[in-house]
Amino acid sequence: MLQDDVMMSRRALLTGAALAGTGVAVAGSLWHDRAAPEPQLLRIPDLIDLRGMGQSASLKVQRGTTSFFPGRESRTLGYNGSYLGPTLRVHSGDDVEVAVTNALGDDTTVHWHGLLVPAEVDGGPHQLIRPGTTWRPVLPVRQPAATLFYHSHVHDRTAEQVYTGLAGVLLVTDDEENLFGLPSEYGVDDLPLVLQDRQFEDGRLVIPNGMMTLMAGRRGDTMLVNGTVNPIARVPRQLVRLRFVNGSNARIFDLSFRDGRTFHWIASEGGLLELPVKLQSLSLAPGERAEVLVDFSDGRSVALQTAPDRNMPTMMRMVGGPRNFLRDLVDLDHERVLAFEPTETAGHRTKTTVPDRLVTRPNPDSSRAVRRRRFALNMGMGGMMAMMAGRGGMMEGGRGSGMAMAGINGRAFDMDRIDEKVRLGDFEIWEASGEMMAHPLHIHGVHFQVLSRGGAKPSVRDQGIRDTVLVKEPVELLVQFTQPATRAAFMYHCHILEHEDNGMMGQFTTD
Ligand SMILES: [Cu+2]
Repeated sequence: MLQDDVMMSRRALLTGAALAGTGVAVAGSLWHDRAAPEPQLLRIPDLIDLRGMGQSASLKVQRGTTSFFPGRESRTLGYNGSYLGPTLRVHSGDDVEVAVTNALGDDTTVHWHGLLVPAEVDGGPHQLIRPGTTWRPVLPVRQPAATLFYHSHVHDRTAEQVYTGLAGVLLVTDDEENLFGLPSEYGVDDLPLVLQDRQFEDGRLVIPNGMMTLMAGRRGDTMLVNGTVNPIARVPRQLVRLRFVNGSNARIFDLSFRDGRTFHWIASEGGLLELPVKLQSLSLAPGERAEVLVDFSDGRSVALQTAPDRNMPTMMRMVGGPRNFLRDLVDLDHERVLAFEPTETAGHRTKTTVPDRLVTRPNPDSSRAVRRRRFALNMGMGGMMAMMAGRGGMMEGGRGSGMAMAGINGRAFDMDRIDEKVRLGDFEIWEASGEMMAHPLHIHGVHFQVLSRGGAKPSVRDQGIRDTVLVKEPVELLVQFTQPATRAAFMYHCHILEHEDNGMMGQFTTD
């Protein structure tokens, strides 16, 4: 059953509906051509709980080779390994030190995405880690339990470094979350799931390039979860907590279960919601995270799937783009993300149930905002015609050419320019809108709440404490600035990493 299912998924992925019904033999041969593996057990990153390690951990940023497909080695990057990194668990109230040694031979940085820490230890492009050196930030953890992640944020090359493997999960835990009896046995009933799409040729990871690709952001034909192709997770027959991290460069996932079962969304980027929200599908943009509870007590195998992502620049939707690009983005049916196989024996816990209520949060009070700023996330700056003609912009060698294709409020990112100055402790309303396509806006060093979207009440998915939000129609965000940025600046940027690298980023400091 599961096997057939996997084959159907591969077949749909490879050929669309055309070959449907032509039988397993065909699917099998295509599968062979692609060197696609048998379903593989989901990799669970090692867990490093910093409390058990004297409040310190070491990350070595290194090169390696990874066999995503059997017998096919890809050159990749990772933290303490060849692809991705260990899960770091920190406790609210603690001060932790992470020693990051750069063994890449290239510059890198490590940004703690979603962690509220002073700008000089945030790991943005200014906290460069030169080859052969070690960066030792001390991170004061003072925020509610949440699923965060860490990743490269090196100027101009974030997209390539993250694509090639530089990302990992960062969990904040606190006493409050333990009150709710949520599944919390790491790797058993509490699973970190880094979702990524990547492009493979003959089973080897390749980095797509070219103007159209970079405008839409790099996409891939293969889903990875924690770096595993075609993954199966064995889970106990009970309620299981899934912590989704969208670690793709550009892909928006629209997640659902193939059998249509409902699940409960319990935490946004900033931590637990007030009430669990019953959903049948959940969309997740790059940089966003979500925690959900899923009931596997019926023991039935089921696949998590994602709908096609139609988010691409308006121009490309109009002219169509290269055929294979369109096929990859638009014509595919639902694509398998991860298969779940409930087992009798894996459970160590007694029955858990979905809590009625979770945390209490103050309602967003927009009357506290002392000013409003507007941010237009721009594409096609420097002249669309110049870009189309292949001069500057996102063409190779275009970086730093002064012909940036992306920006905010008409300006491309400049390392030497502070775009905004805010007062520490203030609330402000940041109103953001996205041009040509939806852009996931991430603001460093803050939590915010969505006040409105497109002039109307925010959607169900907009609720909760956030640090990343998908923007197209104008959204109003109530932002509080609690972290100092006097010795360094905080970034705000599109989390389609190719847009970020090509100028859709700004920086702010605090007084
Ligand atoms: Cu963008």
